[in-house]
Amino acid sequence: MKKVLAALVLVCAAQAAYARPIINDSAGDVFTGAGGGILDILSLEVSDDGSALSFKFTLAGDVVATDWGKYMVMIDTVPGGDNGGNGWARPISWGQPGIGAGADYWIGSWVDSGNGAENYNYSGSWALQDATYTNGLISISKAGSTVTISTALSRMGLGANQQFCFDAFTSGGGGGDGAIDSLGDPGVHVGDWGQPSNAFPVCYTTTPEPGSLALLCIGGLALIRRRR
Ligand SMILES: [Ca+2]
Ligand SMILES: [Ca+2]
Ligand SMILES: [Ca+2]
Repeated sequence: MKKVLAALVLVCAAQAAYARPIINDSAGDVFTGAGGGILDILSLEVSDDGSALSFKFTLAGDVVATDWGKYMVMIDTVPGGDNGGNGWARPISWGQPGIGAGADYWIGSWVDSGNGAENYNYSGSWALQDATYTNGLISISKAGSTVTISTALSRMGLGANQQFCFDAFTSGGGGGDGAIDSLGDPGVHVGDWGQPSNAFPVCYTTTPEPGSLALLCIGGLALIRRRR
C-alpha cells in the first residue's frame, strides 16, 4: 500500500510540475537601465491546460507605469524553420547549430496603446497568422510587473505531451532594437540596442493527454480512502 501511495504521490507531483514550470533569469543582466527594469526578465512561467498555452513574464520594473517595452517569444516546435531571423525582422536569431534547428513561431507583443500581440509562423518566410487586432486568437494582459500572453496549443501545431523549445526576450520600441534580455541567457545578452544575438533555448513539455494523470490521481486517492 505504501508503494502505491508513493507512486501516486510521484505521479500527482509530476502532474503539478507539468502545470506551471517557472524559469528564472538573472536580475540586472541588461546593458541599460532604460525603462527602470521593464527590460529585465526575472522569470517566465509557461503553462497549458491541454488547449490554452500561456507565457507569463515577470519583469524587474512596472510595465503599467512604463509601457514602451516589447515582449517576445521565439519558438522551435518542428524540424526546419528559420535559423537567422524572426517575424519582426529584428536582429534576433534562433542561431543553433545542427540540422533541423530553426524557429517556427514568433510571438511579438507590446503593452502600450491598449496592448497587442501577434503570432507569426515560418514556412519559407514569416507570415502573420494571429493578432489581437484581427482574429483574436492571441491575447495579452499586464499588471504590475507581469505581462501574460495566451494563445492555443493548436495555433502552434502542438498537442498533448509534446516538447518544444523557445527563448523569451525584451526589447525597445525601435524597429532595429534587438534582444535586450534573453530568458535563457544568465549573462548580459547584448551590449547595445541594435546588436544581433542568438537564442538561448529552454524547453517545455505540454501536459499529457487531457486529464489522464489527473484522473489517475483522483482514482488513486479514492482507492486509498476506500481501503482505510
Ligand atoms: Ca534578467
Ligand atoms: Ca524548427
Ligand atoms: Ca537573461
